[in-house]
Formats: sequence, structure tokens, C-alpha cells
Amino acid sequence: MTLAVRFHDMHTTPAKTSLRDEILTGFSADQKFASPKFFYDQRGSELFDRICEQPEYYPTRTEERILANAADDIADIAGDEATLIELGSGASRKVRLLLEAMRPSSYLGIDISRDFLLESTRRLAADYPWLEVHAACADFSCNMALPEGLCCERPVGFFPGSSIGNFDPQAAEDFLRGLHSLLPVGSGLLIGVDLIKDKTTLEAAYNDAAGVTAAFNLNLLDRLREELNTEIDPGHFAHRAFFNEAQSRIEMHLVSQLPQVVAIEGERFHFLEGETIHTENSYKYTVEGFQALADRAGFEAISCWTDTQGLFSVHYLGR
Ligand code: AVI
Repeated sequence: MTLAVRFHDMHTTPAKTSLRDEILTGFSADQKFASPKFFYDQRGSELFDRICEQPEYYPTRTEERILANAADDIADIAGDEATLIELGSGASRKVRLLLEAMRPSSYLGIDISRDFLLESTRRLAADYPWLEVHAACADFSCNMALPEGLCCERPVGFFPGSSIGNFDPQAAEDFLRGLHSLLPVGSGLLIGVDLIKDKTTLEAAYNDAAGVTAAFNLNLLDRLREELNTEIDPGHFAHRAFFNEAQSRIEMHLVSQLPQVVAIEGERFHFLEGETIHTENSYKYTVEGFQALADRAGFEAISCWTDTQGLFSVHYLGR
């Protein structure tokens, strides 16, 4: 299918993160850790899509419901002729809930995965022939500029999914400050943020009965076996996810089921039985707590929508 997607080469080649170096550093720490960005190989991305469909994983469907209900209000705030800029656009699924109401003059999808980006923006262009569709392959978490030639009179950033929750609060504030300097005065930022709630609901969301989140977590070890010189055995580890109330975050770990020594790229790592690799944090906020963080980064809280149960929030911030 050849459709008019304007592709922008950002010249900011996504930072090549070395799996090897980062894993060796993380496994050498007192509390062993691995960055959650390493979850997302092909299989990890597929597993994440399946997590979003699990009955216990409320964030995706709740955010979609909020966006669908608030689309007209969001359109009113954004105004006519907006340029919608989706950060980490992936399958560009949630933005579809906004397009008819907002009728932006253009859409820019930014994603690190070039092929995925091209495929999903082409589909978007086919389904919304009136929309000018742009695609930029870039790591938006690094400092980047908006592509030249993009009409950016009324940009509205879109960062759904509570991906902001995977940064620790200081990094989240720094990231928002970076967006604040990227976006011109008068812009908006529409951002999805998961809310603090009872421990049972939170822990169920990261321990689904079908075991998809467990498979997602353990897939990290399969990835290490495929891409590094190691015979680490995923069968010797188990998934654990729990809510750390003091830090207001879900923590995911891989728990060693026995004392073992694992060699990776010639380095040996000792595990006690029960010792863990910390693989992800997913911070949860109150509406006010997130607004305060956004304020420290320079944004003004303009509006916020939640579902009736107060599970999830979508914020419209002004620059
Ligand atoms: C991508 N991110 C917002 C998800 C979350 O809920 O923190 C990743 C995830 N990890 C386990 N389940 C979902």
C-alpha cells in the first residue's frame, strides 16, 4: 500500500543501548536489576499487547473509555487545526478515539521502531484520508527537535498508557521538562496516568490469572539467551509483582528459585535462593500529585478526566 505518509529522518538515531553492557552493570549491583526497555523485543511487544487485553489489566480499557467520553471536551480545549503529536505511537490505536472529534490538521507519530511506525501510520492515513500524516523515527526520551516542514501552530502532545509511570518521579519530571522545551508556547499535552488504588486491584493487574504478565517478565531471560552469550535458565526464575505502598509503585522482579551461578558473556553472577532481579517499576499517582509534578516541570493543569471508579486519569496540560 503506498499512501501519503511524510517520513521525517530525525538524524537523531535512536540511542543504541547496549543490552550487553546494561545487563552486566545491572546484574553486578547489590540489588540486581534490568531496564524495562529490554522487555520489548518482538515477542515482548506481542505479550504486552496481550497484557492489555487481560481482564485484570484495567489501565488500557479504562483509558480508552475516558478518551472516548472526553473526546469532545479535548477537542474544545485543543481548538481547530491542531497538530497531534503522539510520543511512542506504536500501533496508533488510542489516537483513533480522538481523531473524529478533534479533526486535527495533521498527525505526527514518533516511535523508535521504524517498521512498526511506518506500518501503523500508513494504516492511519488509509483510514483517515483527510488527515495529513507524518512519521518520525526517533527516541523521544532523548532531546529531539520537531521535524522541519511540519506545520506546528497548535501542537498537542499525546502520551497515553501511563508510560510516564515507568520513569521514577524525578526522571518523569525531567522528561516533562524536556517536552516543555520541545513544545512551543500555547501547546498542550494530553497524558494518561494510572492512579493509586487498593492493593488488591493493583496487584491483580500485574499478576493476571492467564500468566501473560509472568510470561512477559520471564521473556526478558529468553531474550538474554538469544542475544547474549548465556545459558541462564528461565525455568530457574519466577515472576513476582507487588505494590510497594511507601514508594507508590508496582515492582516487578524475577525471583531465583534456587542458589545458582549464571554466566553471562563470561562474567559469573551468584544468586541466593529467593534473590531477585528488579525488572520494572510502575508508579501510581493521585490526580493532585501528578499535577504538582507537571507544575514543577513548567506545565499548567488545564483539565483532568477520570473514570467513575477513579482507576485512571487523563490530563490536559498547557504549555
Ligand atoms: C507500559 N507500561 C505503562 C506498563 C505498566 O503498566 O507499567 C508495562 C507493564 N508491565 C507489566 N504490565 C504492564
